[in-house]
Amino acid sequence: MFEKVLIANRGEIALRIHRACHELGIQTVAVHSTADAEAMHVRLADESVCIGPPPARDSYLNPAAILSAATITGADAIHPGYGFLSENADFAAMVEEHGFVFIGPSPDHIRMMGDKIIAKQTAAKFGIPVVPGSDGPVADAATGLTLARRIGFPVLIKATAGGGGRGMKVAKDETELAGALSMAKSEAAAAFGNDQVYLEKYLAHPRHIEIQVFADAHGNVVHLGERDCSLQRKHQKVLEESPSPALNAEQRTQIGATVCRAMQELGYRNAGTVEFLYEDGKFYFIEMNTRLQVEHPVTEMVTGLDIVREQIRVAAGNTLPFRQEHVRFHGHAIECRINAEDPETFRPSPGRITSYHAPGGLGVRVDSALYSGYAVPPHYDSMVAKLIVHGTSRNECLMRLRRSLDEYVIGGIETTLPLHRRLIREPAFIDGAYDIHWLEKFVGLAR
Ligand code: MV4
Repeated sequence: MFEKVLIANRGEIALRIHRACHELGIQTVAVHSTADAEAMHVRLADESVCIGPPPARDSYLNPAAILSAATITGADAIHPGYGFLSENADFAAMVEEHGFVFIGPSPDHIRMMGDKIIAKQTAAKFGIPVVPGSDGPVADAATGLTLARRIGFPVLIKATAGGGGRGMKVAKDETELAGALSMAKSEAAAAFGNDQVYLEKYLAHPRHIEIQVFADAHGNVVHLGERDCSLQRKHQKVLEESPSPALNAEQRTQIGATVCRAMQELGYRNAGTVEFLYEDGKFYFIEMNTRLQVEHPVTEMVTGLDIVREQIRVAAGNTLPFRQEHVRFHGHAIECRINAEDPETFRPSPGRITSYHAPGGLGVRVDSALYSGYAVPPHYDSMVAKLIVHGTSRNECLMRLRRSLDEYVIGGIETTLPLHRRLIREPAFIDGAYDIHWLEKFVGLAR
């Protein structure tokens, strides 16, 4: 097992990784920008290294600074968390070239899934259902039009280098296709330095359901069920739950087995998430995330497994200590992402925390690096806490979540706690009757 792990991240996820390391008897190294000198992840780590000024590109996104920190502290491995360098294949390769273990998938798998066309072609090749569309890049407006007529309007143009919703354009009929194509191309060129685009049938009212997979380096693959992440605003997830209110056990077993078979043939290792759109009872692959995800605790609460611990064990060469038949799904879990934002306008609200009281009790988990007196810096993502609640049923989970949200005090800054308190009392949410567009209508109406 590793003796020392460098955590190349900040905030709650750095803390989450630190906790898994300490339970395994592993020492931790925190890295931080000058803006994060007082951060909880720095305070709890065994050692810390300042790696640069506040802008992420000069600190948390600087591979040379992070590799130097790993070298001078004598770390064995680097955990990238999520965001920042976590899906940068070149960084993963550099980590390995410098003699450290990258706690995650191989650089080749990260690179493959970073190219959305190759990801989709690979998924299809290994039997995962995909959205009908172009088999590869769309060469020009004429071939785009022929294809769109064949699959039927509306269609969606997506950037090969995109993902997470950036650089997409809908064409609802023939008259809009050429314009959507050229707009998507120029936006992709500007945003990603790559103007390649592909075309898909546009699904109007899907849910966003993702499957958590986990593999060791010895060919053992399991799935840990799904998360329903349909409640989002501007491609930022707001609340996630498992199981999905839309799925039954048979559907879960079936899509899980399909994904596991594909991951095994692909030789994938470590944690991964296969993202689907789900509409009218059918799954359509859209992307794969080759990292630990923000919402992983929802899966941990229903399976009882520690995903970060297993990531570390598997990266050290250990065999997965359980098989698919040992994975059991218990009850229901919901995660609320709490952001330092105005709950009406969503304007960021950094600043000093003047009072802090986190909820507790049975089935309640808070992943946060906040403390009373801490100043939330303005330079990074506004998510400051995740409240994750478990219950034996969805209804029990909701009861606990309601009282936990009412108990949570974060003073001195604006947070999205009031939004969550309203959301979970809404009949459509209570019924689980929502799709990817529902929340935007809900918050739009409320203003
Ligand atoms: C789609 C789609 C409808 N049809 N693809 C947005 C993020 C990126 N990962 C894929 N996205 C979408 N792809 C087809 N063929 C609708 C979306 C989409 C979406 C997907 C998941 C979660 C939230 C979303 C919000 C708007 C659009």
